[in-house]
Amino acid sequence: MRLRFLQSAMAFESWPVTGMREVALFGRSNAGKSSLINALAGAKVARTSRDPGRTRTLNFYAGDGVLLVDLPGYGYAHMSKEQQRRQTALLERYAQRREALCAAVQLVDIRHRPSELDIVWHELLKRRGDPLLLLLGKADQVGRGSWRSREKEIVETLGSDAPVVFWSARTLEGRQAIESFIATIRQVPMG
Ligand SMILES: Nc1nc2c(ncn2[C@@H]2O[C@H](COP(=O)(O)OP(=O)(O)OP(=O)(O)O)[C@@H](O)[C@H]2O)c(=O)[nH]1
Ligand SMILES: [Mg+2]
Repeated sequence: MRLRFLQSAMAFESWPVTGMREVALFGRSNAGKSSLINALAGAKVARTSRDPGRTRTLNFYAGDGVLLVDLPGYGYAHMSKEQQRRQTALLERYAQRREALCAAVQLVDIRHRPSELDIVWHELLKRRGDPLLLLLGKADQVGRGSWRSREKEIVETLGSDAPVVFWSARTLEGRQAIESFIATIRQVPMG
């Protein structure tokens, strides 16, 4: 899909007002959120890193009539307590207050049992009541034969009833399903 970087923002006052609906990417640090943006764009529009904690701001991308928002990861331990507190506050504020937010994608690493924070965020996103897509990312890192058992463990641990998509930024497995999900958001009423 066509994606154009719109802006980065931290403070509430600087979040863009566009009238467009938003789909935001939630997931722990290093899960592959920014890589997903690049994969969908088919170009390097977002900064990624092997080290967790790369994305520190809300990053807004415009594409096909919706905004995609690349968020900082939750649960990044290697920053000061004060920074952690601020990052969490920013994420919570965005998730709870952002009126344009109409759908969420939660990205978890297919290789690992979801963390305590994955569970907490899953519940928070579920409570919002908006469409929620669960991505089992880095699917290229485990054999296809174990995808179903990984799915079962992750879905049970999260207590999730969200639709699941296997995703890889390397092979682009799952891209169509993600783009379809995003396309449906244009039809969701806002607010
Ligand atoms: N094998 C594999 N590696 C991936 C995939 N997606 C992302 N990665 C790698 O995972 C690392 C982290 O990717 P990012 O996209 O920066 O992760 P992020 O979720 O944006 O991380 P923060 O900005 O810290 O929250 C990078 O080294 C990526 O190359 C994938 O589908 N498969
Ligand atoms: Mg990132």
